[in-house]
Amino acid sequence: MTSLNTKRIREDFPILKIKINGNTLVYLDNAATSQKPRQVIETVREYYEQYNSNVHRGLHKLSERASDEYEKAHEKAERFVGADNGEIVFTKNTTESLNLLAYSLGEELKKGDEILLTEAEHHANLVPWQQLALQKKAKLKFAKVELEEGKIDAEQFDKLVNKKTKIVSVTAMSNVLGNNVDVKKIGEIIKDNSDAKFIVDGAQGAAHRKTDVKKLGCDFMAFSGHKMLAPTGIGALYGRKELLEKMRPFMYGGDMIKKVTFEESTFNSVPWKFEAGTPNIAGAIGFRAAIDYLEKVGMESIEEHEKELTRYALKRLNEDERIEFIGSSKKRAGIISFNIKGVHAHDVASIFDQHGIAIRAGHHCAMPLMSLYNAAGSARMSFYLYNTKEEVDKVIHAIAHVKKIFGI
Ligand code: C6P
Repeated sequence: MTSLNTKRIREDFPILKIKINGNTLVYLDNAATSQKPRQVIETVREYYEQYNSNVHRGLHKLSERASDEYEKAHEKAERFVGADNGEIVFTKNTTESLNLLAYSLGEELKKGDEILLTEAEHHANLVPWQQLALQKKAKLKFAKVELEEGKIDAEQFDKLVNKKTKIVSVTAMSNVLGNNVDVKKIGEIIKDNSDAKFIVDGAQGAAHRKTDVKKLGCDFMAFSGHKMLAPTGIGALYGRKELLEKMRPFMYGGDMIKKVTFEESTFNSVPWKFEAGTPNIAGAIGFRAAIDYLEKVGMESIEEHEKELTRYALKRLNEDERIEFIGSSKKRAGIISFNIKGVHAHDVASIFDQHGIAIRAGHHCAMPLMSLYNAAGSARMSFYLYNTKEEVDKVIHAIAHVKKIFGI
């Protein structure tokens, strides 16, 4: 197996000890959200027990400490993705980060401008742009997914991008297909052929492999803390500072202003200009502890571990002729979408649940992509640093049980 000491890692995740229907939990729904190590849980508890307070407001000890820890979280998230100071805005999640961009960048769009996405986008990176296109009479275009392997060929962007392209927003890793998208190459093609803003949906990518926004060459990247060991309700938007500085705020209110009179207001510097109101302080502090944890284990080791688990799972699943994959790439990261011929994905998930195995079943918030595969849904297992080969074996055992129940 890989260099990861999963036995040791699993000790840090209290939830992995619980029983579901008499079986130890096998958590394979990591693309939906990850589990939390006690280091994160304890950090959040410490905040509430020792220094719960609002940030940037009070001139008292608690507020000073909360503000300090909150700002350290900004710095930590910046360093984690290779961003400069002030380039990480805390949001609720990837969805909010992308909506912020659609709202704020959308202002400049004119009739006939083009927005370029891929066919593999999650609804969070499709619906906001769809709405914007409708509002501004802009044109939405989609780069194709090569269905057999479930891959997005970067070269096709050469033909899709032109001077009218104003926004290109692409997933770094589809939550259905699990393939790594060559966003760096896509970015190069876009920058050579247009002055479009280049956005990366890093919800899956940033959680599972080392990501450097400067090396990727993107203008913005959205990602979610909860998919990478942090609490729910905290996410981030990376943006190039000069772009963030020019953009209009998404929300108005406290903390995002410099000076307010009855007639007008001036706004705070970035990132606070985009963080109106009391932020998710506990979430941000927990996010910092989550990044600490991931860095200690090592993103490269995590990526390698997931790839190895995926290779093993694909080998075992391929032994069964009734298994059909949504995208058959063998080189993907730790996401496998599949169906058992003749069984509805929801039934697969329910029977898995009897075995204590948590997976997701359905359209995975990517309905247009699923329609290309003529699939109403699929079962999906997704790995993280604490998963093991033994858990994959339990999946194989549960599949045999599904087939027995359905007499196939
Ligand atoms: N995908 C899944 O089960 P939020 O919900 O805002 O944290 O992330 C949205 C999102 C955006 N892009 C991609 C590629 C995603 O996978 C997700 C979230 C989860 O696949 C929940 S629907």
